[in-house]
Amino acid sequence: MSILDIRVLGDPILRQNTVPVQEITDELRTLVADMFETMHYARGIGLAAPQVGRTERLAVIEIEGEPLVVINPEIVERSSGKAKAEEGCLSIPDIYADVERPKDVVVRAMDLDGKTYEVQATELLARCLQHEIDHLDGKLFLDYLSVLKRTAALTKWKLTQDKYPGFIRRTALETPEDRERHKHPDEEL
Ligand code: K1U
Ligand code: ZN
Repeated sequence: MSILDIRVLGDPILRQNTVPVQEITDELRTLVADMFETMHYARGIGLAAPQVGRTERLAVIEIEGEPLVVINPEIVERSSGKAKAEEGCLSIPDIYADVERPKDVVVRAMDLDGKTYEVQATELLARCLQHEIDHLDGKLFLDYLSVLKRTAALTKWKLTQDKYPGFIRRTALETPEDRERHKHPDEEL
């Protein structure tokens, strides 16, 4: 398994639509395993394929130790009731904002066995599913903010974006311990 680099705000792939998965292959299973490993490492509760530079319509989620793979997910029902809560994004590190979304959703998706299932989601799972499906449609949580709040978030982002040359977050090299472990022998001199 591998920890993948995460694309950050500014990378055009985060604004593209994804392509439905036609076939479950070994390569896709490896991608899903790598996405789970990357999400755990980055301490996220979800991760969508475009965030790791891929165009497949798929995402992984894990909340309270319950892993969920959503392939070709679609929201088939949304509650009229809304809820507001703080969101973050692994592709926009250190920026957080309150986002209002439908409180509950029903999502239809396919699992890694190619079986279609439906999940009736509430609370954090409902929020996370909507956030990940937005990624698959090229949308980011910043898009829901007022002009004032979005401008403030983007101003803060501009101060930190230099940490991510080429819009790439080198997930496996974020802590001093990680960097030490990956050091080239020549760098010891
Ligand atoms: O897709 C992503 O960028 C992952 C994102 C998912 C998400 C977080 C919060 C609300 C909805 C969707 C994260 O995991 S950001 C990590 C984080 O800040 C967080 C972790 C646990 C609970 C809440 C936020
Ligand atoms: Zn995100």
